[in-house]
Amino acid sequence: MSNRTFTMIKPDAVKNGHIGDILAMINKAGFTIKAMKMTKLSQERAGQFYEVHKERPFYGEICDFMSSGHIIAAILEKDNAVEDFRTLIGATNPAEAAEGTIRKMYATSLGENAVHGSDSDENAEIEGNFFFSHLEKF
Ligand code: 3AN
Repeated sequence: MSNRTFTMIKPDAVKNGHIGDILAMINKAGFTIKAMKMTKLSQERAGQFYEVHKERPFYGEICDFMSSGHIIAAILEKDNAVEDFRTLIGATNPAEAAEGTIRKMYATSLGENAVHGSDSDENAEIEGNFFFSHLEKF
């Protein structure tokens, strides 16, 4: 078990002014930030990041959305990071997200759901490396 996960604060939450509140929830839940940047994905880079979803009907929508504004990308550390972070963010669909989760509080829809969280240790590593060089990870 690795103790790192990767997250993005998505364009909806950045536009709505929730960066500070979401980072506070992440810190309060016991995660420490090992890398972080604000950036903007091109349509092409968003397509690469979500390549695993290429065959799914929402692929075009998610690439448009994820390249529509600035995002915060970050690598987080904690024991059992991947699973605990998925618990903290809540279900993909905010209508099904538990009370007190980040998506329950800040997501607006299934597509525009405020935050990303890696779904496995392997993907956390791949996704972190997509955004950060060796020198940017601590
Ligand atoms: P999660 O982000 O909770 O791991 P995934 O991996 O099933 O969810 O989906 C990746 C992302 O694709 C979601 N965060 C969401 O933004 C988007 N997405 C998933 N399902 C849909 C859908 N039915 N319609 C639009 N966007 C979707």
